[in-house]
Amino acid sequence: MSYEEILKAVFPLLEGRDLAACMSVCKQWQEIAKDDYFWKCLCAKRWPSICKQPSPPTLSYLKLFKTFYKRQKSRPLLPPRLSFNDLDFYIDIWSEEKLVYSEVVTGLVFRKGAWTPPAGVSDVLKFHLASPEYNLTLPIHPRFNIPLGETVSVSVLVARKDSEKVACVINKSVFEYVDRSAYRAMAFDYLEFSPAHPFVSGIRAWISLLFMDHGSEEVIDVFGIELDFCDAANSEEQVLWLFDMLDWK
Ligand SMILES: *[C@@H]1O[C@H](CO)[C@@H](O)[C@H](O)[C@H]1NC(C)=O
Ligand SMILES: CC(=O)N[C@H]1CO[C@H](CO)[C@@H](O)[C@@H]1O
Repeated sequence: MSYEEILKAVFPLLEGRDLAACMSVCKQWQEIAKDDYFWKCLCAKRWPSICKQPSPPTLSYLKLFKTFYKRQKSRPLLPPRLSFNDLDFYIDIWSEEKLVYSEVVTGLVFRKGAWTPPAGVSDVLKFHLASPEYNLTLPIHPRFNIPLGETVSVSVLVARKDSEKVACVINKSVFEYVDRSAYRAMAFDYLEFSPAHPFVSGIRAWISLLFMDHGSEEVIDVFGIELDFCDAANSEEQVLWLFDMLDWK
């Protein structure tokens, strides 16, 4: 048997991954291994029905094999079309029906998150704030106190300066979860997405009041706000894409 005949006898016995490796050995091996007949056999092992057609559904069986063999890598996001520079947040907080906080905050300030929390913050909260998860955080000046037991609610509207539109992030949600050991009170709302993204739903925006002890068990001393989207968006780019997909009006 000639050298070439040996290769032609052995190649059909190989698994796709090995045959692919053979293709990178040298020109001659590549020429032989490229034979689409080998790749048709490999594809037919996984999708026998492709043999029902005279030609492959793609350019070649080799291409078909490669397309589905490659492990899906997590694809990098395209650069967001929006920047924090374009955003303003309108944040209002009520205790019972009394307004206790009402500010317009630019995206750049909210994004930064690199402020140092004031003295007296619990270690657990410090640890949380330093976690690698992406966070939008905001210091509150002046700090305000809330008696526990009062109904505290929050609204967040986001406006974009590039198109002069607004979207609702949180529509008067109540801080129902007060976690005294984590020094956070949390409220959420479901995000409303643009009709251009009909299959996206069920993503919650969470807003937390970050607080510290106030000498009394009954009162919390709020010094910061945090906004996050749990696992839905965990980097600045992802958060910006999420905002971009909102139902802007
Ligand atoms: C906000 O909530 C009010 C009252 O629940 C509701 O009528 C209104 O449609 C909501 N707005 C948005 C933008 O979801
Ligand atoms: C308060 C604060 O900014 N906490 C953290 C937010 O996340 C970044 C990293 O993504 C941290 O560096 C911050 O310390």
